[in-house]
Amino acid sequence: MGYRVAIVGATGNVGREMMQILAEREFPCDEVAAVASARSVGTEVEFGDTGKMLKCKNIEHFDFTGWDIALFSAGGGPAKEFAPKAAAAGCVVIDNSSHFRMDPDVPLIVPEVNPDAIDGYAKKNIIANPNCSTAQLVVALKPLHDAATIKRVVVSTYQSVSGAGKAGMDELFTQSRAIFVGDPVVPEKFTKQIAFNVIPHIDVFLDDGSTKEEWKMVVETKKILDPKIKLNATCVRVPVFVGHSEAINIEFENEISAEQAIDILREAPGVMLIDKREDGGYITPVEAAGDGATYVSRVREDPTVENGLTLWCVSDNLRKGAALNAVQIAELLGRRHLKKG
Ligand code: 11C
Repeated sequence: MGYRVAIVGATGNVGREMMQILAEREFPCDEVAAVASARSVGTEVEFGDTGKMLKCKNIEHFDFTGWDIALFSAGGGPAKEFAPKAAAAGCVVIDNSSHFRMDPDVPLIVPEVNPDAIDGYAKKNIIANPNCSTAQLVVALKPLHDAATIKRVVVSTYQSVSGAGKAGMDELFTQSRAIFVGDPVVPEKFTKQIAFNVIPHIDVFLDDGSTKEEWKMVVETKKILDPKIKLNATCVRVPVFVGHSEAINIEFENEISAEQAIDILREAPGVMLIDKREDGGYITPVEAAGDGATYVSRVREDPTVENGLTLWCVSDNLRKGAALNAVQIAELLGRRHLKKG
């Protein structure tokens, strides 16, 4: 006997990826429902590459009673409105929006990093999935933190346009074509031209001059990994379709060499180390897209601080950064709390 699973936000980039990953990983589903906003009702989405087509149901009328798990990727507004209703009906919600992440009664989980936090899920029947740039960061940091205790992190991100949804991907494509054929470039989704450019701005500005994306990386890393870690982030949108990259500088409490870090990362759960220290001996986003790993390359000592390391980290933001992490949470929930069969 398997689970009854609802995908809320089934027509979006992450919702489609959730169905793909549930099918790929043969998550034990007895029934899957595609749920979306009223304007997508009747739209057909494929469950992975199985050929099985699902007709989207209207979130406003969907009854979550009898459904075991709902994977939400519909944004903060729908999460706020519908996740508590689903949870009250007895369905465990795994939400990909930022809405519940900092709620002390909602576990924020990256299974390779803080699996035990899931034991508190029943307080609200809601589990939060982190921001994509946080997920890959903490997967890379966790084994190093265990080995030498991280004091401070300075991270610069290079985030793909798929983080801004299908509209972000369409804008990169349309602007690139417009530039080739000599048409005017009109920014709509992004604040400035994204084709052949980079934009140091993701999400809204906060009073201290940082952006909300940068703030999320700080507070989510503290909640998932360790509240004592100090972190400073600069988040940048780049003209890449899928795959977020991060240049990460880490200062440790204790001594750790690049060689030790490489040995640790080679064995770390969820991490794929590609670090040949030669031309092309590192990973780039186009190579990481479609894959579940958090790739680490360019591990080296930082001689400007005591116990410092710098590294390069790349992951598919729609997979480990969103859909895959959500499905891994569902698997963890199944193993620990919602056993079937
Ligand atoms: C981006 N990281 O690349 C964002 C998308 O809090 O889940 C995900 C935002 C979030 O634009």
